[in-house]
Amino acid sequence: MFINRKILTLDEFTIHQLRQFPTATGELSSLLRDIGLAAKRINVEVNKAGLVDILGDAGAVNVQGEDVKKLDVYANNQLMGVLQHGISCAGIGSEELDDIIVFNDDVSNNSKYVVTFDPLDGSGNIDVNISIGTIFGVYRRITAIGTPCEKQDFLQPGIRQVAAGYIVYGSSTMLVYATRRGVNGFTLDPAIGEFCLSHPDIKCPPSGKIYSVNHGNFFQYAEGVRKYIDGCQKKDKNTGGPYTQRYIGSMVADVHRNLIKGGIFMYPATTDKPNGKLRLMYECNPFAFIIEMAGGKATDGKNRILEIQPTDLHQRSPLFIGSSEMMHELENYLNA
Ligand code: AHM
Repeated sequence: MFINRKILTLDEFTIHQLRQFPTATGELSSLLRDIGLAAKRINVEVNKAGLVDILGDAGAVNVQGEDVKKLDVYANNQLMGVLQHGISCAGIGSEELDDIIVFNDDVSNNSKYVVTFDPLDGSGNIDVNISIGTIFGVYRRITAIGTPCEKQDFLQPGIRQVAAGYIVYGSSTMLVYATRRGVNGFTLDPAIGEFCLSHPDIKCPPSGKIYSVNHGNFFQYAEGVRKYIDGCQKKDKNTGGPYTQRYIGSMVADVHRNLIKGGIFMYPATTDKPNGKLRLMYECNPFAFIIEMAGGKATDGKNRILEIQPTDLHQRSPLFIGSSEMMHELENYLNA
């Protein structure tokens, strides 16, 4: 069998990166490996989602006589489990949980990172076979190593993330993660069960043809946003408009596409949801970090997302994110 040894697996890649830093401890590589393992397990269940009615619905009992968990609960438990058993994570904050979980055992208390995640974003799309995803952010804790982590370790501005990433469970399953050294994408090779480096050094094109927004909320958006959306639909020799509208309603898939192809994704404030819908800690910050490391921009319409000081684990924020030139154009409308 031909094996292409030029393709690095996720583990090989992180170890290569590690070797370039003689003082690195390997904790981040280990943490990414843990998340990769959880992602593979979640992927198996997501791929079986269509069989749920045959094998047993959530809340029912499956053929083995075990309770069938809802997929987002399953995903949450997988991530929590690998991070608790690993050597790199002192505690987690999850969109699924009201409060942080402090692991509080000897190994975890001696770990330097805490992790925030949305275990299964866009889970409303599972039933209709549309891509969904997992989103995560990694922060270096600010409390002393050797002690249990605390809420203040989590309530840090997104700029303090040391890494952030997502997994998109789509036509293929991909893990993309960013550190300050860049953004890299790995596609799951189902034959060997490994994430393989398929998209090295991802850069978000400075401009693109795609705008992504929920048009159903149009009349609830602020005037500047409405005017920008109008502008996206017009012929404009400066911007290359009209743009193409693409919105799946699954942020991971929408932002992933725009990251690769160039584009802008918006979830603005509405009259019903004055702070927007998306969560700062679990959705906005990780994506803002990834997009910025790839050369794009992310704001709440006024402030850089990564500089917002969070006050609540579950706080929401409007989000505008994407290609730098398109973001600049949007800002001209919002500031007019
Ligand atoms: P969820 O946390 O219930 O999964 O909702 C998050 C999702 C995002 O993935 C997506 O961008 C957004 O909700 C879509 O919302 P809407 O249907 O209001 O446009």
